This record gives sequence, structure tokens and C-alpha cells, in this order.
Amino acid sequence: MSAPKRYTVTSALPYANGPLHVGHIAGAYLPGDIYVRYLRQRGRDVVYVCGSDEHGAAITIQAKKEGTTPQAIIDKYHEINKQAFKDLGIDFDIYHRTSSELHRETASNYFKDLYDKGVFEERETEQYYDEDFSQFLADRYIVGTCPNCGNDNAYGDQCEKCGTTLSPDELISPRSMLSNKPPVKRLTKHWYLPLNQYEEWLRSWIIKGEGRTEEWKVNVAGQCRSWIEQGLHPRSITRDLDWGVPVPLPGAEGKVLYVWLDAPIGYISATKQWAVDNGKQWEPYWKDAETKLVHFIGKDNIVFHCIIFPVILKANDYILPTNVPANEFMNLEGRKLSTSRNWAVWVHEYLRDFPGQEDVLRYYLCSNMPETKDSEFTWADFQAKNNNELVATLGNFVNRVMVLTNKYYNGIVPQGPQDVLKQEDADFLAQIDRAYKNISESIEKYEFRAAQNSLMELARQGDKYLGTLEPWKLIKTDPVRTAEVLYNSLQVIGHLSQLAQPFLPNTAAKLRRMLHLNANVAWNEQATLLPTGYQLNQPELLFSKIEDETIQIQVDKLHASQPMTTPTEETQKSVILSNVILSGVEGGVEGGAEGSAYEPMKAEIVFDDFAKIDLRAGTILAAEKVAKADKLLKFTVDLGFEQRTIVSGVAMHFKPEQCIGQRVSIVANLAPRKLKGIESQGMILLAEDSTGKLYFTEPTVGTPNGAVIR
Ligand code: B3M
Ligand code: ZN
Repeated sequence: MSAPKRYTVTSALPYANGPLHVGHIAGAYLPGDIYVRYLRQRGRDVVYVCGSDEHGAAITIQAKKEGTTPQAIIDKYHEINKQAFKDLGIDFDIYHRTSSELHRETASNYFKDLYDKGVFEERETEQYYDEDFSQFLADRYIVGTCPNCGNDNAYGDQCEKCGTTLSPDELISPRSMLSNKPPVKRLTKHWYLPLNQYEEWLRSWIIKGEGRTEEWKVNVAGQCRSWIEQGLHPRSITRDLDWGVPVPLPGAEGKVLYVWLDAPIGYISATKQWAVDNGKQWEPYWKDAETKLVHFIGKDNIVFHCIIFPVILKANDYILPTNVPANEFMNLEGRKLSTSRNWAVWVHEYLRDFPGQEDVLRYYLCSNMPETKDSEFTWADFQAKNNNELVATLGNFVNRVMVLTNKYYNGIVPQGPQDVLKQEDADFLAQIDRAYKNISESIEKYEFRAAQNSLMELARQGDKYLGTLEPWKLIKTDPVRTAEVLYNSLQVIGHLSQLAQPFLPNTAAKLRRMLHLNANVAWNEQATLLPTGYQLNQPELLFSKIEDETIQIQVDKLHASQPMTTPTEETQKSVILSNVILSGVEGGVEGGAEGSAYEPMKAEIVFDDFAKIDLRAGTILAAEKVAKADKLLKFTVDLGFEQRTIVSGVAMHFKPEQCIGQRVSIVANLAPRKLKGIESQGMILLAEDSTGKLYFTEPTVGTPNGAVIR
């Protein structure tokens, strides 16, 4: 298939209401950046746009929380985030702002065009109004009980605990976040996008794939399907709010465009600004059918990019996304990443703490990208990936070859094989072609983990070739063969300097310098980059080992950011936090069950149900990790009258050595079951708080092992 004529690539516009963390990067930015760097390397015509999302209640609530103005908030976080992206090498063609004049005009005109075409329905409805504050309440300003899961702090547009999309009317016992009082209803006029009229078309486009050229990821298609199948309804696309793009109609004073209408149009206005800055035309990037439009986002943005925005694009004869390769979420050390709970690795802090190690974070996030399911960031894993892969494989291979070439040949590429290639050389050099093929195929399928793995595979093969042929020994007996081995190794390194560029741009640049190659990295599969006689530069250090102490500092910092440590305090904190949110002082507006302290109750049981369970007090005598299972620990538990082997999925929460001597409550009569080949003879009871943190439920001091709990 021939390549598209041009590409428009977007990454979700982050709200300028807080700094970026590693979950954002792994979800929507690193994949977009790798994709675009690759396309540029192949000489494709591509524009990669992003920018700050600066409207909506996300911003006004944050301003309230920080005791300042929305303008001050967006100015602050726009700069922080723009810089963090730049420093991490996320290379947008433009990082725009939705508060810019060009955007306001673009969004306003877009709305007006659709209005003139008669796309919208106008409705007067009753909406919640806070009488104390004399204002209508945007969805995010209303909290109440979720009808689906019972969470007390669901927002008017979504319950962040169970993920259900809501409307304010569905909330049980709604309260205003401003006054903390029940709001009243007042009549107000709004404009609605009649999604129901597009249902048939969405079915054929998304579900049947008509008019699409690419398969969508299973997680993306599945979410869209379930939305469509629940039936689509008209959706209000204006709001009563004083922060945003004003609705450009008479009689619409005090109303703004809904942020989810405004923000995706931000992709278009960013492209316009880029075109102005670079003497280009923006229209082909949004209107020419030969343009491939790809949106990189996290899973919480799927419906907006796959259903609502496409309807808006279609209604104005713009092109539709070819693909929306949304990622799942990345967790951190066993818990959900959370901005308001400060459970995060902040990008700007990482960059400060690990100067010159930007590529290490990129490498780790890519190797662990939540492409098909949620993934887990752990500092130990981060360290292992750096030390065992970047340092021990890629760095080691390159360094050995460079040092030997300097030592034996004064840094001049030696004589390569002259006649027919030896089989081992042919096999080795064939890895280069294979790497180009595998990497490009994977990237074009949005499989970035696999792509980066193919890159590493080439380095691994290099390291192996060198280790097998041992040129440092060969030099004493066979100088001709030594030269061949180093020549071949250098060819691989030359290609690594091209292939690494999408993933590890700083490393690629260093390699180019060391190899004395042009900084402009193309995708020359066939080229002999380093012919015999070519003068190389001095070697530079590519990666360095990260020590345990460095990692410990990060782990300590993460935990130190959590003010409460004991279960009781933690629970109290949750309660306090929910109250604070209710009073409108603090308000998280990101995903992750923010502020919802308690899980809903299960259905009632009778005493006999309970009496069937044999609970006992015990003590953990031994604990170890289960091989090939990240989450499992194997415990030996003393029950007084006997010892049990119990396998439990807590390895992300506790280190084995922490558990030894721990008093526990055990379900002693649970039928045994096999986990990873080990028979688990019972269950350890654990308490879990709203953040997903686990606690052992220990019997009080002095309770003997084997005592019955009832
Ligand atoms: N700012 C939501 C988010 O950051 C939103 C994305 C807009 S993309 C047009 O998750
Ligand atoms: Zn819920």
C-alpha cells in the first residue's frame, strides 16, 4: 500500500491545570512522538500538533483551589508543560494554546458554521443553579451520589470511581461545589448536538468499518461499540460558565462553548498557527481525503475523539480520523496515579533529578507502555531496565566497539570482509534488514513496545556477536578477522544511530556525533554508513548505571509525599479530602476515583452465610516472590495447629521481607486452589482503601495463632 499523501497527528491537549506525570507521557505523548519522528525520518509530510487545553471547569476549579485567577493558572502550567515536553524530546511542530485569539476565532467560527447549517438543536431546559453564588452550575461543579456505584462524590458528568458517564440529573442528592448546598433548578437555553441523528452512520463507520482503512484497537472499538449500543442522545455543547469561548449567538450572553467542543477544535487552530508560522496551507491537513489523521490519547478520551469530534468534523466536511490508537492507563507502584493525592512521578521533577537521562525515561515508558492493558511504573523496574538493557546491552556493545576501534585503528573504520561473507557475518548483518522491517511494521501498527524491542534486539545481537568472536583476543592471532568483526559491528552501530532516533533521540544524536555522521537522521536501510577508512570521533558515554541509593531517594520521596501512613490516618484523610472537595476548596478533575473514600456495601447476607467461613488468627513465617508472576507472593503461615502455604496477589504492595512476622487473619476453610502451580491453602484477609492501598488485618496483640475469629 502506498503511503498517505500527508499526515496530521495530534496528541491530547493536556489541561493547563497541573504538571504532567509519567502516565500522561506513556499514554498520549510518547507514542505520538515516536510515530511522528519515524514518519519524518521516512520523509513523509507530517504535522504534529498539541497545546494546552485552557478552558472548562478543570481550569476554574484549579484557580479556586490555588486561590488565584484562571488566567494565572493557565499561564503557569502552559509554560511548565511546554518546557517539560521539550526537555523530554516530545517534538511537536507546535504547542499551541486554546486561550489564543486564533483559537477563539476558529472555535467560534466553527460553531457558527454548524449553527448556520442547522446542525444544532436549541433547547430550553432546567439546569442546576446555585442561588448563593447566583450562577448556573457546570457539570463539574455539581457533586452527588453515583446511581451506579454509590460513590458519594461523583461529578455531574462522570463518576470517577466506576467510570460511568453521567448527567447532573442522574446524581442522587446533588450538591453545589460552591456553596455545598443543594442547588435549585432554573430555566436556561442551550445548543445540542443531535448525536442520535448520526447513530446509523456511526454504526456503519465504527462498528462495520465502512469507509475506514485501518483496524482500530480492540479497547477503542469496544468502548465505542458499547456507547453506540446504549443509544446516542442529543448532547449539550454549550455551558453557563464565564470561562471559555463565548457562544457567538445573540441571546447567549454568559454562555461558552462546552470545553469538549472547544478543545478538539484546538487541533485545527494549532495547525492554522503552524501554517502561518511556516508559510504553509492548513486546509489540506484537515480537508484533503488523502491526509491521514491520527489522534493519540488516553482511554478516558475515547468517546470524545471517536464519536463526538468525528460528528463535528463530518458535519463541516472535514476528514475523519484514520485511527485513534488510545492507550490504557499506567499505574505507579501498585496504585493509581493521582495528581491531587500527589501519587505521581512528575516529569519536570524527573528531568531535574536525572539530568541527561531523558532517554532512560523514554525507554522505560515505551517498554512499559499501556498499549493493551493498564501497566505499572515501578522504580525498581525502571532501574533494572536501565542497568540491564540500556547500560549492559546497548551501551556495552557500542562502547566496546568504539574503544577497540580507537585502540587498534586510531578511530578509523578498518577493512571489512572482502570476498564471500562468512555465514556468521551474513547472519549478523541480516539483522539490520530485519530490524528496519520489524520496527517500521510495528510502528505503522502503533505497536511501540514491540518496535522498541526490535531495536534492542539488534543491539543484543551485536553484543552477542562481539562476545562470541572476542576481537580483543583475536587481535593477537588474526588481525584480518579482527578488522572484519569490528567493521561489521560498526555497520550495525551506524544503523542503530538511525533506528534509535524515534525512541531515543538524544542517544541517536550522541551516536551520530561519535560516528561523525550527519545529525539529520534518515531511514537509509541500504546505505553503507561507515565505509573503510572513515574517521570516527571520540566515544561518548551513552548510559550510566543507576545505583540503589538513587532509586531509594525516589521511592522515599514518593512515600514522603503521602502525609498519612497508618490505616486509620489514611482513612481519616480520605474523609477529610472528600469534605474539602465538597466545599470546593480542592477539586481533582482527572481520572482516578478522586475523593471517593468508600466502596459501596455488598448485598445483605444472613448469619448462616457468615457462619460458614472459618476465620483464624495466624502469623506469616516466610514470604517469597513467585517466579514468573509479578503480582504473587508465596507465604508460609503459622495457624498454631498447622502451617499453611498461601499464595496472595500482593507483590506490588509488600516486599517479602516486610511480611515476615506479620500477624494476619486467614480464611482457613477456603477450598485449595493452584496459582502458578503452587497450591494455595487459604486466604489472607486484607483491607483496601479508596486509593487501592492494602493493609493486613492483624488480630490484636496476644491473640494466639489458630484462634477462631467470629
Ligand atoms: N484536556 C482531557 C484530558 O486532559 C482533555 C483532552 C483534550 S483533547 C482535545 O484528559
Ligand atoms: Zn460510580
